[in-house]
Amino acid sequence: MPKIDKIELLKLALPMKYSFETSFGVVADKQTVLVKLYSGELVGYGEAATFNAPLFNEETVDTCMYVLEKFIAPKIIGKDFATAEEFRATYKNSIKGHNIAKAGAEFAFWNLLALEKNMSLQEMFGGESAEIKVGESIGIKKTIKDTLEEIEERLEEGFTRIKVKIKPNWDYEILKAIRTEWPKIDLMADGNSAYNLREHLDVIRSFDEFGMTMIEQPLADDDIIDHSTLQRLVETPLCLDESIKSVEDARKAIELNACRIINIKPGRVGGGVESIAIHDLCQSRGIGVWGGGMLETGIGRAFNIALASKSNYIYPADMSPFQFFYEEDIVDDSFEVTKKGTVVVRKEAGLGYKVNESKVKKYTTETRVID
Ligand code: OSB
Ligand code: MG
Repeated sequence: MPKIDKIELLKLALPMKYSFETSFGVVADKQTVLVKLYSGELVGYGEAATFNAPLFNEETVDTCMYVLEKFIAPKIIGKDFATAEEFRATYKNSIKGHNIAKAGAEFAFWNLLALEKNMSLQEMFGGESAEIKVGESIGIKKTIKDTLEEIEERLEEGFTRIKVKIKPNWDYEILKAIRTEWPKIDLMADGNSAYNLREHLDVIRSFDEFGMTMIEQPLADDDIIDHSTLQRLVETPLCLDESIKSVEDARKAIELNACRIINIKPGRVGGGVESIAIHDLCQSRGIGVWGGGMLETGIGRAFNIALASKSNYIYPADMSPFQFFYEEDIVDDSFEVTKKGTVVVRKEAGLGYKVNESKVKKYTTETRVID
């Protein structure tokens, strides 16, 4: 029954040690939004993991701050909710889109609920496995050699799957070089919507020779139909990321055979309730899923890890530890990747990680309080 007494919205600027390049641009200056929900003695944290510019979807850190403050906060402040479903029902249909902002609020509520019930996030989400398999998502590099060197390091560290970002003219050659070096590794490529059927069908078909586990989101986010055409023409399974914003999108994609795998990115779909619905639908249709990421801090990752311990998450998650991008995390006990390429799922009640308030403060550039 946590009643929402106070809401704090924090905008954080996290200096990046290494930038991250995809077909949509370079993330070199990362910001994120934290949502803190206060209820009596309890504080629940959530993260609206987006970027400074609308590169991945239409949201940014500033639209998240704005929508959370002006539209979501007034609907939840002073109210009492028994479940996350009840919590999100206050804004789900009355506020269109803005899924990443919604997820920030909903996850903070899950955290509160877990604290109140003295349960772990894993128990709250119905997760099962004690650890999850993880892979790295490797950005577009200056040279093929740089990419191969990073892959070599990751394989030595134990990562079980390698994902490389591709775009037109940074695709066949890099994939060929990786396959020549490592003919057997679990390999996949993410196009982040940079391709279209009219110009790129031949090059996408040429990827079949690499026997990849999947090609993630080659075509536009609103192109479920073209993905369906493409899936008929290529052997490699397609995986949708940007196209899936809801369980309804997932249903349509599955019915049109537009993909054989789905990446569940909790922010993109508006939070945990929708992520679980997509997981369950995919399970009933024989479609395996995996957990995507948005370069979250340890707070956002906590939710991703707990969700990824559910039984139909059968492919490794994108889960680069903070050191791959940031100087430090804002949780003290950030996760580590084991030699087996796994991350252990925390059993502690609540978030499962210790938020370091002085580090949060150090990186906060803007605060808004609603009470
Ligand atoms: O498309 O999967 C993506 C990061 C930012 C934006 C989009 C994507 C990514 C990743 C995940 O590849 C990297 C991570 O969170 O470790
Ligand atoms: Mg992706």
